[in-house]
Amino acid sequence: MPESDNPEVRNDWSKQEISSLFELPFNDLLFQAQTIHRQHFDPNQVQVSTLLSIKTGACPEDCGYCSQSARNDAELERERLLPLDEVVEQAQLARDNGASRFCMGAAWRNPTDKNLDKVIDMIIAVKGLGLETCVTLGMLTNEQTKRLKDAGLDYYNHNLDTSPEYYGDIITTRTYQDRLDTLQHVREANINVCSGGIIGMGEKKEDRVSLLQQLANLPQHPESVPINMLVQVEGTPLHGVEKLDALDFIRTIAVARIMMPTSYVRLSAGRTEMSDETQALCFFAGANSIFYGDKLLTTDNPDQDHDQLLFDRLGLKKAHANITQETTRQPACGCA
Ligand code: SAM
Ligand code: DTB
Ligand code: SF4
Repeated sequence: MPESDNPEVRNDWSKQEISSLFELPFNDLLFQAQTIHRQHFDPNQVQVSTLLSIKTGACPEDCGYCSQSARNDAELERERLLPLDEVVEQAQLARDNGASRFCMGAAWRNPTDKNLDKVIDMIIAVKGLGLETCVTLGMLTNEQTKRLKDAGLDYYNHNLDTSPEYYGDIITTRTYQDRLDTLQHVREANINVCSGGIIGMGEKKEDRVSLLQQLANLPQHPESVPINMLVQVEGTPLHGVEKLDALDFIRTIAVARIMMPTSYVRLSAGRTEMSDETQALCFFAGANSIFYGDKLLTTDNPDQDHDQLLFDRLGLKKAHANITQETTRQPACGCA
């Protein structure tokens, strides 16, 4: 059923309603989230994506959480845009390890048209391997978004990160509206939207309410909603902020699941700091997607053997790729 015909899919959430969900007794909240989850998804299936940083560091933006900002003092080996064959090799490895989607991230404020040509070759080649494709490249113009769609891109990741109220404390080099504008271009180009945020950046409970309100009250819910727990990176302004209570993270997943019942909710960054039991509760709360592979973009992720064992212990299965658009185009190198 299209989202617009489904009365359970709402875009008019009030802050009061969302706060009431957060304030439910934990068991009531998780029961409600799991009940809704089962109405729309196989509760034992998890979508897995593998990430690759295709261009690392030296980003002109000043995001307070990010190791890749040129304004932060994080120790990081900078890399120029990776060559196509290296990207294809990593994508092949991800596919062989069971990932259904390959997400390529670049530390840009926005891509230049020349860089976009190269990313388009990567998308075509990765898609040729039978993987779904996702890229996260910063802000896009309408024209650039259309070019990505023509290349066959399945998902574009662009996070709102936090509430509009807290945004200026975290990032000053772009506005919330800039983020919303790019999301609108992506939606209008008919590319699946991947958008979520980060929890544990010293935000208030009201900021979590407000972030989820922004995401769920978009004209159409993002198909994929990554909920990241801040990975504290030394040398970034947010290093040393008070650590999050794991139960608050699980609550955020549950509320996201209830508000966006047909979206994939991704248990994203921060899993190396979480116990297996916390992750199990995230899955129970309605998370049905993870990043799989030893590395996120620049920081560590649990190793694949550990994740496979956790899946086995929980009886979880990896979902297969669901390619939304076939493309007959060939990458410039002809290596697909
Ligand atoms: N430069 C592009 C952008 O900002 O959209 C794409 C890459 S950026 C690294 C992608 C997302 O990673 C950010 O929007 C943020 O939500 C997440 N992220 C970055 N650093 C993080 C950290 N230390 N902990 C958790 N999430 C992080
Ligand atoms: C998302 O929401 N989280 C991913 C992906 N989308 C691009 C990135 C997490 C980055 C964590 C910090 C790092 O590895 O640099
Ligand atoms: Fe740059 Fe993206 Fe990191 Fe912000 S989150 S500094 S835009 S790479």
